[in-house]
Amino acid sequence: MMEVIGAKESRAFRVLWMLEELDAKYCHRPAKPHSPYVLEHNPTGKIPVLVTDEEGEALTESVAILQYLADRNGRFSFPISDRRRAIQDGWTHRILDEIDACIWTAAKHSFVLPEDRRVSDIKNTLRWEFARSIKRIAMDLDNSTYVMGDEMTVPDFILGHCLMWAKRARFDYNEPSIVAYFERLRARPAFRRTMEI
Ligand SMILES: N[C@@H](CCC(=O)N[C@@H](CS)C(=O)NCC(=O)O)C(=O)O
Repeated sequence: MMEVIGAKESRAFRVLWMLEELDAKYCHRPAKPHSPYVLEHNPTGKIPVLVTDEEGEALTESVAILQYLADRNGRFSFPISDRRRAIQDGWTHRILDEIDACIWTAAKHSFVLPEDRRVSDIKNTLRWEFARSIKRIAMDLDNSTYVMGDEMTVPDFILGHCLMWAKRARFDYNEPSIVAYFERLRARPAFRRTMEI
């Protein structure tokens, strides 16, 4: 059986959510970054990690894991031969560059980096950058159900998780199309089940 390593309050949420959407059988080990169990499977100490039911090393990097699960199940992704896959991948990278990176950098300068390496003032710039990116994404999303239109795909898992993370980190947004988009994702039964893990 597959095993997801990492607490649901981390980027492991994305992986747990997709597994819930896929109705997959898995077990969950909410181990902390750099704990002996995580280091056993990922020498960088980072979470999430997915131990698959196949031979070979465990999978790391939340986006690589999401795309692997999507491709393997033929869901939540356009196939690689389809031009729309490049557009989908464009969204994935855009969300990582413009949204995930802002919130993660703020987290690093709040509690991850050694204290003498933290630059507190950077958070004001990151909040400004986040707000600017969210405005552009809101315009591009407009009234679409998901970033790729009617089909929910990998980048929706990343953006949905980041919007939840942003609220916790007090990165505010109130663009109506983004608020409605997040409410749609949050209302999904698999999202709710993941919240209850
Ligand atoms: N790009 C990686 C980032 C993984 C990551 O940094 N995870 C955090 C928890 S959400 C962590 O393990 N941090 C510990 C560290 O940075 O050493 C991914 O998407 O999986």
